[in-house]
Parts: sequence; structure tokens; C-alpha cells
Amino acid sequence: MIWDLQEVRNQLLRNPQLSLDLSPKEIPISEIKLLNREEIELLEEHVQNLGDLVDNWFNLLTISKQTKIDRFLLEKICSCASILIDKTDDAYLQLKSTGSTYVKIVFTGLYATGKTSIIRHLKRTDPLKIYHESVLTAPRPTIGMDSIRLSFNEIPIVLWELGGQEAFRKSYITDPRKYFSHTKAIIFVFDGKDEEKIEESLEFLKEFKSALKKQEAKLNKFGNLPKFYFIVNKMDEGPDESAPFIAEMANRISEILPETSLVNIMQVIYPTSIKIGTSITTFFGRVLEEIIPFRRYINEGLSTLSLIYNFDFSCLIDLEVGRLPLGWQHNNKLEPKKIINQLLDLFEEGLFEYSTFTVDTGKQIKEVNISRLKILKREYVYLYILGDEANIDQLLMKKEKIEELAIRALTPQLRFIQLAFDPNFHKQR
Ligand SMILES: Nc1nc2c(ncn2[C@@H]2O[C@H](COP(=O)(O)OP(=O)(O)O)[C@@H](O)[C@H]2O)c(=O)[nH]1
Ligand SMILES: [Mg+2]
Repeated sequence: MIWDLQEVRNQLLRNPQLSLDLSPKEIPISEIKLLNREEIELLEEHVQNLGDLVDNWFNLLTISKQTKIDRFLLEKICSCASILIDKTDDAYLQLKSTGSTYVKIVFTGLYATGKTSIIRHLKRTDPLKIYHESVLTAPRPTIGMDSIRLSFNEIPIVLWELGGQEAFRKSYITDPRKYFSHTKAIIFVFDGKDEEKIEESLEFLKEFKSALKKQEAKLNKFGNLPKFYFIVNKMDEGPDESAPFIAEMANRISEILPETSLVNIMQVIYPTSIKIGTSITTFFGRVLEEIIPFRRYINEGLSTLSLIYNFDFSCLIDLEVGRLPLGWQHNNKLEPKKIINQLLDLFEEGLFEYSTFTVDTGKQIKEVNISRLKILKREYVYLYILGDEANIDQLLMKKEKIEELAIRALTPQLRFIQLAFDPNFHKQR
């Protein structure tokens, strides 16, 4: 039997429930259509089946060097196989099964709650531009609907903003399918500074929910309703100050969505402020993390490096879209979120041109090493904190070596994600 991986994958994309006679893990190397006899023989010296191949894909570089099999082809096979194997972790499949090759996220809420400002903040591509200039000029009210595209680590994302004026709101409620089909996440924005508007917003949420509910069967055709998130914007005093207010808002929202527990609402409600840009980035990072499971792959690459060099913490940040942390790895003594938030704050001030920072890790002040890496034509920042046992003098001399290795370790991971989302996958050989 010859397995056409692409065909199997395509079938799975069309029908995620499809059951295969054989676990994709066990498909023998010898039965992969993309490989010729010689390639199969060479590969079989290292791996037997797709499971082996995917488990060892980090070593592909070596394998491809030794065997002269095209590295890109091997990565392609692995990327495909991994999606098959990950059938249960099916966010990729869901994404593809919607028939669209981009991730659609819809922002909604009343007028002047800050939707346009938030989207502009995310869209910023110039990492050097300080947010005050680019964001704080007040946008015009959005008429009807607006959409922008951005690419997050080559994964195309489209953000829709639905204008908040009453007349527009009516149209989503009458025909939600037109606006919300193929949507991965709906982000509902409140203006935390305007009490009257909060009441009106909650009313809108109520209508909105019942409209979606009525259309649920149709929206749910592909088995995935959009996930709801709530932003309470204009919390300019910062997340700590706003915590009691957020808890109160969570309570109010859970009254409208009684099927969702308060605990769950607390996980999807976030205070943001365009004056504290990091809160928006952090929030958006979490949303993406939930709807696209890319972090696992990045973390794999980061862990490899950490093991070699005994890092206590490391993190990869995408410089081109909102400075999102793509992944991080840490030892249990440290609080990664706390470190990352401090780093993002420092970035906000444009300080990432330096080569080290100090941060408070929750227990002690630590030095963070910063490297800018160019990987697959995109700019990233790679940060790491050396472990106590690391031989610091030796490591400092090795900074270039670490960077070189980081690029090597992270390139396949980043390419892997790109390939999985590549609509032209099957055209390439
Ligand atoms: N203080 C404060 N003002 C904000 C914030 N976000 C947006 N604004 C202001 O609120 C107004 C409405 O913003 P806009 O983005 O157009 O809201 P939209 O109608 O929901 O798209 C503008 O004057 C923004 O400058 C924020 O976090 N804090
Ligand atoms: Mg707007």
C-alpha cells in the first residue's frame, strides 16, 4: 500500500472525524508516496515509520546531510505527518476545515470602546516606533466594517472590526452568519471608563448572544464555534488596579452567559489600555496561543538550547507583529509571565537595542541576554537567562555561538509552522 500523505491529510481536513485503518504514526517509511526507492532505503537506516520520523525530526538536518535527501522534502513530510499524528490536537485541522487558509478574529463592542486603537496597536510593524506617535492619535469612528490583514509568523490572520454604532449592531444581530462564519475568536470590547456604556454593552452582549445561539447550527457546521474573549479597555492604571473591577465585570458577563462558569470567564476577560501597550500584546498572544497551537513547536526548539547551555529561562519574540512572545521555556523556580511582562515593558520603551537587561524574576534580580535573530527573513528577539550552574565567563564568550545555534534550532520549528499553513503545500513537488 502506498500512502499519499497529502491525500490523507486533505481527506482529514475535509472530514476531521475520518478514521484511518492505521495510526499515521505507524505508516512505514517505505510506503510514503513522496519518496523514491533510494531515498527510502537511505532513510530506513535511521527511522522505520512516520512516528519515528516526526519524533526525530529535529535530527533531520543530520539525516539529510548524511543521506543527501532533500531537506526541504523531509521537512515537508514531517510537517504533514505531524498534522496527521496530531489529529486529536486538531486546531490545525479545524483551521483548515473551515475552508479558509487564514485565521479570522472579529472585534466587536459598542462605539468608541477602543477597537480601532487596539487593532492599530497590533498592526504596528515598526518595532522602533514608540506607541504614543502611532496609536494615540484618535482614530475616526469605524463606519460599518473594517478589516485588516496581518501575518503572524507567516500565519495569515485577518482582524475584522465591526463598527459599534447602533445601526450596524442591528445588522450583525439580524444576520450573524454573514459576519461570524469561519471565525476563530470573537473579541468583545468594553469601555471600562464609561459606566453608562457598560450597561448598554451588556445589553448588546445579551442580544448578540441570543442571535448567535439561533444561528448556532449553521455557524457550527464545521464543529467549531468561535471562542469568546472580553476586553475591558481604557484600564490605564494597569492590571493590578483594575483587578477588582475586572472581577465585577466577569460576574456581570457570567450572568449573561450562565452556561460558562465564572472561573472560565475569568480566563477570557482581560484589562487593556492603549497607554500600556503590553497588556494588548499579552492579551493577543494568549488568544493566538489558544486558537493556533504553535507554541509547543517553538518551545521544543527553545528547550533543546536550554539543555545544552543550562539556561534558567529563554524566550522567542516576534518583532514584526506586536512583539508577541512565540514561546518560552523556564525552570520551575522562575515566573515566566512576570519576566515576559517586564521585558515587553522595556521593549515598549525601545530598549531592546541593548544586549542585556536586568529583570526581577520573582526571587532575585537576573540578567537577561538579548539577541536579535533573523530567521527565514523575519526578525526575532531571542532572550535567555543563564542558570546558576552555568559557567558564565565561558558562556559570555560564546554569545555568537549561542546565536548561531539558536538560529539552527529554531529555523526548522518556524518553517514547520509555516509549512503547516502553506496553502500551496501539495504543489511543491
Ligand atoms: N484613555 C484611553 N483612551 C482610549 C483607549 N483606547 C482608545 N481610547 C480612545 O477612545 C476613543 C475611541 O477609540 P476607537 O479606537 O476609535 O474606538 P472604536 O470605536 O471602538 O474603534 C479614541 O479617542 C481613543 O483614543 C485607552 O486604552 N485608554
Ligand atoms: Mg473603530
